[in-house]
Amino acid sequence: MNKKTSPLVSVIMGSTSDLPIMDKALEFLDQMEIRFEVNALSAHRTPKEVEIFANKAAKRGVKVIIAAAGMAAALPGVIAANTTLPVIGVPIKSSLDGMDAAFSIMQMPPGIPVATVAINGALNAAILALQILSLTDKKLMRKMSDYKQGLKAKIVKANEDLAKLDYNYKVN
Ligand code: RP5
Repeated sequence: MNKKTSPLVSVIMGSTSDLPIMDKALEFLDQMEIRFEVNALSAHRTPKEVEIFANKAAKRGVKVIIAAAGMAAALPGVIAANTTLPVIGVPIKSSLDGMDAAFSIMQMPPGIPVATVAINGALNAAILALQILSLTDKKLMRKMSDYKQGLKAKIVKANEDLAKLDYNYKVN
């Protein structure tokens, strides 16, 4: 693969049934103009392919892997076991309120961390990936900083709106 077109972030999901959740991560990466790839792989249904993917990812120029899975979510951990790249895990709520996936992803043995975001926390996974990439890219660092400023603006506006609420005992 041509290095110029190689993805910086690889987004992997256990099934296309995870896509409605993972779409938020893809949207964010797109909006931030981060080259990414998106594929489905399953630790249980395609174990050999997961190993091959994880072994080759760094050589292909990938810097961060986002791996999403539901139920007995082994995918992020198995990927992390086969690469030195940072792996961000997204537990998908598909059974047991997503607790099964959350525990499967976060309870990794010492030596094989998976940075686990909240259940269905796809957007935060993409933001964390951008933060990791921005450590060595000033342009991305600026984008991250602009994004944070945008979050602040939202709360400033919220306080303007709350200030307009009228209650007898509200004193601000
Ligand atoms: C996991 O099992 C997937 O990540 C998905 O969240 C869940 C259900 O998969 P499907 O049966 O919808 O393909 O491996």
